[in-house]
Amino acid sequence: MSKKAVGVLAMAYGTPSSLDEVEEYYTHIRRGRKPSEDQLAELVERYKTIGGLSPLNEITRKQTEGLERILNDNGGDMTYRVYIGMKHAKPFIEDTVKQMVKDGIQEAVGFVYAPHYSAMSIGSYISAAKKGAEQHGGPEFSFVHQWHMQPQFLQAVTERLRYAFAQFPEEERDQVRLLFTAHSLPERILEMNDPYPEQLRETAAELAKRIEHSNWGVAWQSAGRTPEPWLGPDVLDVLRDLADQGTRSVVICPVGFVADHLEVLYDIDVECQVLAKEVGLKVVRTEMLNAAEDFLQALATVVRDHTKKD
Ligand code: FEC
Repeated sequence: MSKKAVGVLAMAYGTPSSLDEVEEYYTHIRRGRKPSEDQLAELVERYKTIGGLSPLNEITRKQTEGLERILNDNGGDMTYRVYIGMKHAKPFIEDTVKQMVKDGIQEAVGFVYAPHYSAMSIGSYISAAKKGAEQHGGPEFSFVHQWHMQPQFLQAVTERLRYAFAQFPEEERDQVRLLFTAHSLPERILEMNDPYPEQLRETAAELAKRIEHSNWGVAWQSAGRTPEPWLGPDVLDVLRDLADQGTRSVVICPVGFVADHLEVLYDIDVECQVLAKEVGLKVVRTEMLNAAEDFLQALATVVRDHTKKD
């Protein structure tokens, strides 16, 4: 009997492949509105500060190759073919769906490389995939909406947390403030009863429990440069307040993200660290999961659990 072929659409944010592409990328993020010259120059500067470009596309590629390998090593009567579809860069989600149809994929699982669901984040990836499927006549999708409480994922982050805490002398660890962060979103998601803030808190509470650390909180990072209010408190304000209140040591766990990219390498490693130095805080960030085997095993479980068995 031939094996059943299952498509997997692995959706990621995407990043420009060269500095020349930053304007097009930024315009896409802003849904077709070009950024001003100043906004563009400021973003280019951020990429230059982290070494010229973001490693995100390369990490997405490695994650996706690793995931396909793991799924097929232990695929049973299924063969998995994993495709990358990006939200803001090539290959765009809709174009990847077209390719899946061309390759004869009839059934597919779609998931996003981000653990928490918001209609404004995961919801928009799913809408793009559905639009692609409508335009190109298939495949039949089953979407993963969130995987923020997946046990192997939680275990992988727990290990990174233990490693981060090990950077502080044992007798000081109880005093270390642990901050879990995720990308901020416009506050209006609260009126939509969006589960995003609650899911972040759920992940955070479970991780804090696993490492038996009660001195923790949640903060938001990377809020957009728009006039409307965004979810707070912002991590920079939290760091300032902590320093004012006499805290000396902080671990930041950007658990809303899974890779080293601009929002981690700049917003945490540059912006937060510059502020930390100014206000006299020692800030240690947990390592990102990237293409680590333990994390990819977690994602493989997420995908397998979503694959139709019949
Ligand atoms: O490394 C890289 O080059 C890409 C890093 C990157 C990731 C990322 C993840 C998320 N975003 C989310 C929401 C928004 C909303 C806006 C917005 C704007 C930007 C800009 C850049 C950018 N985002 Fe992003 N985001 C990344 C990069 N993001 C660059 C534009 C300049 C700026 O504001 O900094 C506001 C759009 C608007 O102006 O209307 C909203 C969410 C995530 C986490 C989930 C996910 O990964 O999809 C939510 C990585």
